[in-house]
Amino acid sequence: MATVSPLAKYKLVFLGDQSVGKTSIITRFMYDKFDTTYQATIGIDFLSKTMYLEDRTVRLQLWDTAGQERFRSLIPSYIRDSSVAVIAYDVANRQSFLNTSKWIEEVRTERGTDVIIVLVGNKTDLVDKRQVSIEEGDSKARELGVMFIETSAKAGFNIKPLFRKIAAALPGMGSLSSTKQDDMVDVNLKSSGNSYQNPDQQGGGCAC
Ligand SMILES: Nc1nc2c(ncn2[C@@H]2O[C@H](COP(=O)(O)OP(=O)(O)OP(=O)(O)O)[C@@H](O)[C@H]2O)c(=O)[nH]1
Ligand SMILES: [Mg+2]
Repeated sequence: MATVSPLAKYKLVFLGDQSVGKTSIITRFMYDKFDTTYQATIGIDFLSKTMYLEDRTVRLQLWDTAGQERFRSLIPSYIRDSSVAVIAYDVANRQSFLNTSKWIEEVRTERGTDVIIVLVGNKTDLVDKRQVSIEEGDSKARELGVMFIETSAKAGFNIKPLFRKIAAALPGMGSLSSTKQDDMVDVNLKSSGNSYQNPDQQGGGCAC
């Protein structure tokens, strides 16, 4: 008789200044959609997505934090609880890049080295407004010993690779990097339209 192994769950917390595109990255990944209207995240939003991998299935629990200053006190407990921290900045906003140092420091304070940190330079489609080069992003990531990728939630650039990179780095996921696209299964998402949901009410497939 076939045995059913328990679903491995991983918590990811999305951090970074206001308006850098944290929610947009998640929305692109979950629904392959993008909205140009800015709707600031209030408090913390939760979404979850099941990724069907070559030899196992993992559940990613995504905690989307608010960049607005007034919600900062909520964040440390989510950092403490997460095995992955995605720290985003806007490549067209140098201050948001400089501030990633504080975010990384905060994650290190809470989690030490027991955490996967990914630095994400978002909005690469804003070519004429770019203030932070890919080299600067890459060298900061190297200096601080974190992973690095540039994305555009708007253009849908590098969003799947970002999550694939994370999945490959998850503990016990050594074979994941060889996962082929054809091995993935798509599952339809059922959403109530409210992004703050019970962790077990929302799920989806990942074709990445
Ligand atoms: N051009 C461009 N605009 C983007 C991109 N990603 C997000 N935006 C826009 O930037 C604004 C902020 O995006 P959000 O995803 O709400 O940013 P956030 O980091 O979640 O902001 P907070 O919830 O306030 O912390 C919105 O108007 C988005 O449409 C991108 O890749 N390119
Ligand atoms: Mg947001």
